[in-house]
Amino acid sequence: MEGLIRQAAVPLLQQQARGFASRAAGFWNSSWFSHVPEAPRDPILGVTEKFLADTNPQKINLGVGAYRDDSGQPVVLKSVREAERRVAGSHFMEYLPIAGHRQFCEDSVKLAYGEDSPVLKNKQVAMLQSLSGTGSCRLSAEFQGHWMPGSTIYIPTPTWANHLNIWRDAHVAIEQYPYYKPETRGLDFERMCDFLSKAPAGSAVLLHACAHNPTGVDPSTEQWRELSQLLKQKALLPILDCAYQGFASGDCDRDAQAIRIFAEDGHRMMLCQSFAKNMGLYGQRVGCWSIVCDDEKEVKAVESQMKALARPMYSNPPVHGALLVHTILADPELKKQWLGEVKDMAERIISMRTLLRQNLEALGSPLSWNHITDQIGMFCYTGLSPEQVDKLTAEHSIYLTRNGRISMAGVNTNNVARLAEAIHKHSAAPDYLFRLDRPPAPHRGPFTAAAAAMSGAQWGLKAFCIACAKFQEGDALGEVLAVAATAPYFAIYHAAVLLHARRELHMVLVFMGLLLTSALCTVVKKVLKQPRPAATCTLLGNCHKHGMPSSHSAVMAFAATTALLLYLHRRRASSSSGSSNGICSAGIRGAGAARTARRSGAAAAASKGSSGGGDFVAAAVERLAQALPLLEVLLLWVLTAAVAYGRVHLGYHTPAQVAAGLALGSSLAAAWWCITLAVCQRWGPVLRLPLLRALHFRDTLGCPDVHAAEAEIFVQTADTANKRSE
Ligand code: PLA
Repeated sequence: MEGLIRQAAVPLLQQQARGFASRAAGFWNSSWFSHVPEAPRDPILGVTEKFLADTNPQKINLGVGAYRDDSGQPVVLKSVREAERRVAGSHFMEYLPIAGHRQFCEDSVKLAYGEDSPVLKNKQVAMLQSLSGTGSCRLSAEFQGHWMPGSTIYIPTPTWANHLNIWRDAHVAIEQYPYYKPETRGLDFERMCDFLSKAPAGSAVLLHACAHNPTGVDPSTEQWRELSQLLKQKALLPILDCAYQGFASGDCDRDAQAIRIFAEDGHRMMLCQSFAKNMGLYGQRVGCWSIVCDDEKEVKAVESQMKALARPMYSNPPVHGALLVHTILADPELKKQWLGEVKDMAERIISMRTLLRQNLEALGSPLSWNHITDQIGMFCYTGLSPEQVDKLTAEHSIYLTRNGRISMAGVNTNNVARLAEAIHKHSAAPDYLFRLDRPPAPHRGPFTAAAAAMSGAQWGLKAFCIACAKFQEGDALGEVLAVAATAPYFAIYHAAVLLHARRELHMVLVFMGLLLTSALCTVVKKVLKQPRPAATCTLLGNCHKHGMPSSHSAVMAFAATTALLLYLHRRRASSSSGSSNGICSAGIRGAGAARTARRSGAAAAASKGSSGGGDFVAAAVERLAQALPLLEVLLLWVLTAAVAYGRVHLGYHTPAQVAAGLALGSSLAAAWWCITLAVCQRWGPVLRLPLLRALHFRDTLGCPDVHAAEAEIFVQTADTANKRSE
C-alpha cells in the first residue's frame, strides 16, 4: 500500500512542486519553461525517429505508412515527375486563396464522389484545399466543435492513433465504437451497428473510406449499404477519412464505393482526402476537405465558415502540390498513367502479403497467418503484442508501431525472409495476441499547465452552470429570455432560503413540492422519450436529451400557482378573523391600529393645512403596501410566461412540451396545496415533533399578514420595555 502511494502520489507531488517552484522562479526571471515536461514520442512518427537513430545497416522500417519500392527506396511516381516538369516553369509564387486551388479541389472531389455524381452536378459540395489528410481531419473536427456544439464523434476501435488526438484537441467529446474482432480477425459488424444504433441523433461517425488503418479490414459493399441506412435512420453525420484511395483494391473508383454509397443515399457528410499516399506526395501536404450540403445557398455559407476556420490557423495552403495533382487529374493521359501506377503500388503490396505469409508458413509456424493476405491496403495488423514488438526492435532492428501494425509498403523481396524469421521467433511465445488501441485515459486532477502539456492526456472537462441557455448572437430578446431561464433555479433556491430563514411549516412542503415537480419531469421525460426540437438540437447539443415535458415551465408553473393559492388563502384569512391564531389577530389588530393612527395623524396635518401632499403620499404608500403581495404573485406569473416562451424561442422545447410542463406544474401545485393545507391545519400537532420544535418551526398559514404581525409584536415589546425603563 505504502509502495502504491509512493508510486502514485510522489511523482504527482514532485510535478506540482516543480511547477510551483518554476512559476515562482519565473518572477525572478530564471527559466520560464523549466516546468514543461517532455512529451512522449508520437506512436507512429516516433518509430521513424528511432529507426533513423539506429546504426544497424540491416534495419527495417515498417512504421510509417509510406510507400517504398522493392529495393526499399522512396518512390516518385512517373506521372508526378511529368507534372513537375510541366509545372517547373510556373512563375506563380503568390498566395493561394484561403480555400486553396479551386480547380485542384474540383478535380479532387470528382475523383472521390465520381465524375457524374449528382451531388457535384447539383453544386451541393463545399470544398477547400487542406494540409493533406491530417489537415482535413483537423478542420472537420474544428467544424464539428464549432457548428455541432455538444455533439460527440464516434471513432472506430482501433483507428489511426492521430484521430483521437485530433478530435481531443478540437474539444469534441469522443466515443469509440467496436470495429475489429480479434477472434475472427475480421470486422465486428454486428457489435459496430448495435453500438452506433444507440448513438444519440446529431452525433458524427468517423469511418475510414477504404483500407482501414491499422486493421486492413473494410466492410463489404453490402455492409457499407447497411451502415449508410443505419446512419441515415439514426440521424448520424458520416465523416469519411479517405487517406488511401487506390491502395485497397488498386482501383480508385472501387475504393471510393463507400463515399459514393453515402452520397447516393442523400447523406449530408464530410470527406477528408489525402494525396500523400496515392500520389506519393507525403511532404507536399496536399489534401481536400469537402462537405455535402443541402443546396448551393448552404454551400456558400458552409464554405465561408470552412475558410473562417482555416484562415487563423495557416492562412492559405501551399501551392506546389496542388498544381501537381491538378496537372495529373486534369490531363486524361497523365491521369491514366497515374491510375496505372497506383495499381502497381497496390499490387506490389499484395504480392508482399503473399510472400510474407508463405515465408511464415515455410518456417513451420503453427499459427494461422491467413489474415496477412485477407487484410487489404497498406497495413497488416499482425497481432503481435507491444512486448513482442519491442523484442523485434531490440533484437532485429525491425521498427513497427507497438500495436503490432506493420506497413506492408516497407516489405520487399530482400527483407521479407528476415522479417518472417523474426516474427516467427517471437510469435511462438504465448503472449501473441491482438491488442486494440485504447483511447488516452482521461486526465484526472488539477488543471495545471504541466498536466495539460502531457501528450495523450485527454481533458474530460465538463461545465457545471445554472441554466446555461444559449441564444443567437445579436438577439436581444433571446438574451433576456436566456437570463429568465435561470428563474426556476432561483425559485428552488429562494424556497430553500425562506425555509431556512423563516421556519414556516408550509414552506417545507412548498420546497418539497418544487423538488418533486422537477423529479417528476425527469421521470416523465424518461418514460415518454420525446426528443428535443430536431431543428435546433444539434446546435444546442441536446439531441441526446428528452424534452417532454419542459421542466423549466413545470417548476415555474408550480411556484406561480402555489404563490397565487397562498395569496388567496391569506386574503380569506384576513376577512375571517376567526381563523387566525392569537398572535396573528394581535398583529392584525396592531397593524390596523397603527394604520388608523397614521391616517389620523395625516388628517390632523392636513387640517392644519401644512401637508396635504404628505397625506396623499402616505395613502399611496399604504395602498402600495397592501397591493404588494398581489404584485409579487403577478410578477411570478410574468416570469413564468417569459420562461415558457423562452423555452420555445430559444429552441429548447416545442410548444407542446412547454404546454405540458405548465399543465403538469400547475395541477401538481393545486393537488400539493390541498396536502399542505391538510398538514398545516389538520395535523397541527406535527409542530410538536421534537425536531421541528428544536428548530423553532411555526405555522403561519392562518396569518393574513405575517410581516405586519411580526412588526407589531416588536413595536409592542419595545413600547413595554420603554415604559418599564421610564
Ligand atoms: N488518415 C489516416 C487513416 C491515415 O492513416 C493517415 C496517415 C492520415 C489520415 C493522414 O495522412 P496525411 O499524411 O495525408 O496527413 N497515416 C500514416 C502517417 C501514413 C501518419 O501517421 O501521419 C501512418 O503511418 O499511419
